[in-house]
Amino acid sequence: KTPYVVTSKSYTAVAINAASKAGEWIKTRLGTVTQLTTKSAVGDLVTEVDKGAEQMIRKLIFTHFPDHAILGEEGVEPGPEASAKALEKYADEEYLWIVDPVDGTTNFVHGFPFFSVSIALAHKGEVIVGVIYDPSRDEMFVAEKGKGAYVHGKRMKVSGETTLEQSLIATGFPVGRDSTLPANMAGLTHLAPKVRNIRCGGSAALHLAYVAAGRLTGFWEIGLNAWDIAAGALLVTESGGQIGDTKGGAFHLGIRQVVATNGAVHAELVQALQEAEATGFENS
Ligand code: 2AM
Ligand code: CA
Ligand code: CA
Ligand code: CA
Repeated sequence: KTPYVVTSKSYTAVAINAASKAGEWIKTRLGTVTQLTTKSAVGDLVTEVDKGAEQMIRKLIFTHFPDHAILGEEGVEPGPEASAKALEKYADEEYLWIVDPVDGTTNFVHGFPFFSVSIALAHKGEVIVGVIYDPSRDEMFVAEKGKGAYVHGKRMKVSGETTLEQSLIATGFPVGRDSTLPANMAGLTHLAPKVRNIRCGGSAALHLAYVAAGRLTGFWEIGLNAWDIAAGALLVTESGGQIGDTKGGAFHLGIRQVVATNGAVHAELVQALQEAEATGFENS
């Protein structure tokens, strides 16, 4: 159907180009946001920058791959089932791009320099390219299925800690997601005394990139969507790490309770989260 020959290399080039162009533009919009709108809840912000960046990325992808489908956060109706519904809608697409134009919108709005652009390409449901760009630090994290993951052109490798006690673990707060607050608090209460320390940066995608780069031992968060995790998941596995759900289940694009680690502490982190859940707070 496609009238030209494309290789995974050119998919990656387009993903990098889109993330870099959108990221540079987002950076120029820092401190300029005048209109704040909330989506599903008070903590769930969206700006004209989220929408503008998504439009830029869509245009670039469609220019090169007009018969591919694109699932972007700002292109779907917000709500708890947003990502599941979209994945169902696009289930028959051979090539699906999954885009989060600004991951960490709250940080962007406040000028806290920890946000990212996340772009993934899935082929028949499997992520084959993942790119996460941090414009504040000008860091481009790139993964290709079976070919490794890179930052600044250097191969990434997950960190070497072997116990939770030695681990730096990140999580995300469920502001605007009331239903996940008790489970998140139970996880924090249970995990905090077991780990070296906990970080909460505010961009799930960038946390996954940091696990891949060995800057974090692991990460968990409850209530995420496909656009938060698609690119990061490939970065983590191509760097030798592991990603799945909080119950120890395998990764797929529909998981919402996410655990990613260097692999060595994965079972221990999953077990600790299960223990936290057993205190009465079901992850939902
Ligand atoms: P966003 O900035 O793209 O919305 C922070 O904990 C992480 O959760 C970020 O990746 C953020 O992505 C995401 N997030 C923020 N509000 C959310 C909501 N209401 N539902 C689901 N995810 C959310
Ligand atoms: Ca959002
Ligand atoms: Ca996001
Ligand atoms: Ca977003």
